[in-house]
Amino acid sequence: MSIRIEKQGQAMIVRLDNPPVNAIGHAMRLGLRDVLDQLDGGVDRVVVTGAGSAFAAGADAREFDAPPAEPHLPDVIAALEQCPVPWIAAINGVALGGGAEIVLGCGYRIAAPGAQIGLPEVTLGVIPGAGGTQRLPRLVGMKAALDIIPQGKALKADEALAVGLIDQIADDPLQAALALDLAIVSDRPAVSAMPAPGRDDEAIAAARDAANRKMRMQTAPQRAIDLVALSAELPFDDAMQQERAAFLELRQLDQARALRHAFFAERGAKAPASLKDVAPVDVRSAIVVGGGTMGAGIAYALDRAGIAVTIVENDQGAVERAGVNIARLAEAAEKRGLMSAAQSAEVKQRIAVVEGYGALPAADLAIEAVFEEMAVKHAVFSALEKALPAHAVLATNTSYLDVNRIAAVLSAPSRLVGLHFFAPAHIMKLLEIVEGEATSDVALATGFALAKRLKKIPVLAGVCDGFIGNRILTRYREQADMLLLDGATPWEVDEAMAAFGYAMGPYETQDLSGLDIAYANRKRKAETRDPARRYIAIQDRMVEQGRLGRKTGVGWYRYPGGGGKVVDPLIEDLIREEAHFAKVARREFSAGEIRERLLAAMINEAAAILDEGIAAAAADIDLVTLHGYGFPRWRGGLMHYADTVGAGAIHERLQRYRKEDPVVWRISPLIERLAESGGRFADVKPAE
Ligand code: 3H9
Repeated sequence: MSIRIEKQGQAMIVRLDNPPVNAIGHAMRLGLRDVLDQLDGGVDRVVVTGAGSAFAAGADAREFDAPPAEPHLPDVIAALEQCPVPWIAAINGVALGGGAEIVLGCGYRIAAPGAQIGLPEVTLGVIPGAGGTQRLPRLVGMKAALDIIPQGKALKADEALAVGLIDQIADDPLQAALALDLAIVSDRPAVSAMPAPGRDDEAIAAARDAANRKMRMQTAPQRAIDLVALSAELPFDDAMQQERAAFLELRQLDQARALRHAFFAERGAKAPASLKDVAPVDVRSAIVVGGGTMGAGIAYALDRAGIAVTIVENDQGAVERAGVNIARLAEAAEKRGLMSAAQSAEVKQRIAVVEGYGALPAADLAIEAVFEEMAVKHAVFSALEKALPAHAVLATNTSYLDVNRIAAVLSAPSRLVGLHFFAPAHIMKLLEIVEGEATSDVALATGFALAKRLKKIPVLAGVCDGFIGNRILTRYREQADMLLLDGATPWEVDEAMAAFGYAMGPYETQDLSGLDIAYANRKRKAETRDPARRYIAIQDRMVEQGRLGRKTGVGWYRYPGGGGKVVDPLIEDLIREEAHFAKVARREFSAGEIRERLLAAMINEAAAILDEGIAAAAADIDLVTLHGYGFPRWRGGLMHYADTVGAGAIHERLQRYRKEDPVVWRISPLIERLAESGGRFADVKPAE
C-alpha cells in the first residue's frame, strides 16, 4: 500500500512508506484515499510522516511516461485539506515536490531541524502539479513563492520557518504533532481558503530574469511563474485547473523527458554489477603526484572527503607552487563562505607537499597528475610501485595517453586504473574510470568507491585515445575548425551552439581553458596523424602568435582590460589566409547547418564509442557530455538528443556530408544498423 497506519490514542499516524525516499506513486495515493474514506469519529487528528529518513521525495517520476491513474494527487490533497479531522504534517526529512504539496494541504506543519521542504519540479521539466503553485503563494506571499518554485529550490527547516512555510521546528516532529493543542489548528483556515496573495510585478520580473539567466531556454520555469502570478488573479479552483493542465502538458514534452532521463541516468551511475562482490581498497590516505592546477584540485577534493593527502613534487620550486595552489583553493572556499578562516588554515596545514618519493606515507591510493608524456608517467609509476605498499591502487589522470602502455611499466599492471578528473577537479562532477586490459576488479571497484566518496558521477570507459569525452570533443573541435575554413566565423559557430543550449560555444570555451594544451597534444600526435584527414592549422598559428585565450588577453576573441569578449577582425583575416592556402572556396553557413554538422560529428563519434564498447551504454555518454562538456541538461545528453532526432535522420545527414569527405564523415556502423532497424541508441546493449 506504500503507507503504514497506526493508532495512538485518538491520533492516527500515517507513515508514507515507499523506500528508499517515499516517492508518491499510485499505490501511495490509493492508500491515502483509503485512510480518508475510513476515518471515523474516534480519530481526533491524522499525523502524516515519512518512514525512514525522508518525508516524501515527490511524485514518483517513473510514472510520468504512463497515462495518469486515479486518484490524482491534487484530488487526494484537496480531500485531506477538506477533511473534518485535521491533518498535521510531521516532516521528519526531505519533503519535496508532491511531498511538500501534501505538507501544504495539512492544517499544521512541524519539521525536524534537518528537514528540507522544496518544490524542485522545474528541475524535472514540470511545474508543481498538486497545488504548489497556488497554495505556496497564499501561505508565504508571492515574492517568497517566486524565490522557490521557478528555481526549484528547497528550504532548510529554519528558512522554511522564517518565511512561514512551516509552523514549528521540533527535534521529534511526530511527538510534537501528537502533543499539539488542536485548538490551534481548528482556528485557522485551510491554505486554499486563505486570501489570494497580492500581485507583485517586481518579483515577477525578477523571477523571469533569473529564470532566463539560470534556466535559459527552458519552458517549465516560465510556466511556473505564470501560474504563481495567476494565484493573485483567479479563484483557487480555477487556477488549480490551469495548474493541472500545465503539469500534464509539460511532463510529456521533450524537455521533461530529457530532464527525467538525466535524473535517472545520474542515479544509475554506479559500479557495474560484475563488481557487486568485490571489496574496494579502504582509502584512508592518498598520494597525489603533481601539484599543478589539476593535482591540487584532486588533492583538495580528497582532503574534503576526509582522506589524508600528500602531494609529491620534483623540486623545491614545484613544492612551493603546489602549496600556493592549495592555499588558493582553500582561500577561495573561505571567500565563498564554504569554510571558516580556521578551517581554511587547517586545509593548508593538513595537505602535505613533499619533494621526491623518499619518505611517502604507506598510502592506499596514488593518483598521478603530471605532464602528459609517456616517459614522465613511466618514471612516476616506477617510483610509486617502489614507494607504496602492495595493496595500494595506482591511478593515472591522463586524458589522452594509452593506459595499457602506462601500466606496462609496473610489475603488477593490474594495480593501475585510469581516474580521469575534469578541471576544476574539486568542482566538476564527472569522473571517467578507465579500465585497462590488466586493471583488477579491486582497482576498478576502488575507483567507483572513491567517486562515491567524492560525490562524483562515475562513468566506466575503455582504453582509446581520449576515452569517451575527449574523443568526442576532438571531433567537435575538428568539425568546428572545418566550418571556419569553409566559410563560418568563430562567433557564428559560438552563437549557433549557444542557441542550441550550451552556455558557450567551442571557441569561447577554448579561450577560457587556454589553447596551449590542445596545441601540445597536436604536436605530440603529429607523427601518427592520418594524412588522409584534413588538417587545419589555424589554431597552431594562433598559439605561435601568443594568442592563448583569456590568459593572454587574446585568443579567438580579444578581452580588452581582462573584461568581456570582443570580436577580432584579425582572426577572420587569419582564417581567410588559411582557406586561401588550402584552396578552399568559402561559403556561408546558416546557424542551423552549423549546429547540424557539429552535432552529427559528435554523434557519429559517440556511436563508434558505444559500438566499440568504450562506453557501456548510451546513458553513460549522456552523463559524460552533461557533466564534463556542458551539453544542455534539458536535452538529456548527446545520445538522448540523438534518439530524439532519430538514427534514420542522422544517417541521412551523414550520407550527405560523406560525399564531401569520406574520411572525416566515415559513418559509424552502429548508426547504419540503427537507421535500418529503426532502433534507439538508448537500447544498445553493452558490447561483449
Ligand atoms: C512532483 O512531485 C510532481 C508533483 O508536483 C505533481 C504530481 C501530480 N521519483 O537521489 P537518490 C529514487 S515531481 C522516482 O540516490 P539521495 C532514485 O531514482 C518530483 N524515484 O537519494 C533512487 O533510485 P535507485 C519532484 C525517485 O538520498 C532512489 O530514489 N521531486 C524520486 O541522494 C534514491 O535517490 C524531486 O524532484 C522520484 N521523485 O537523494 C525530488 N526521487 O535507488 C527528486 C528519488 O533505484 N529526488 N527517487 O537508484 C531527489 O532530489 C533526491 O532523490 C532526494 C534523495 C533528495 C530525495
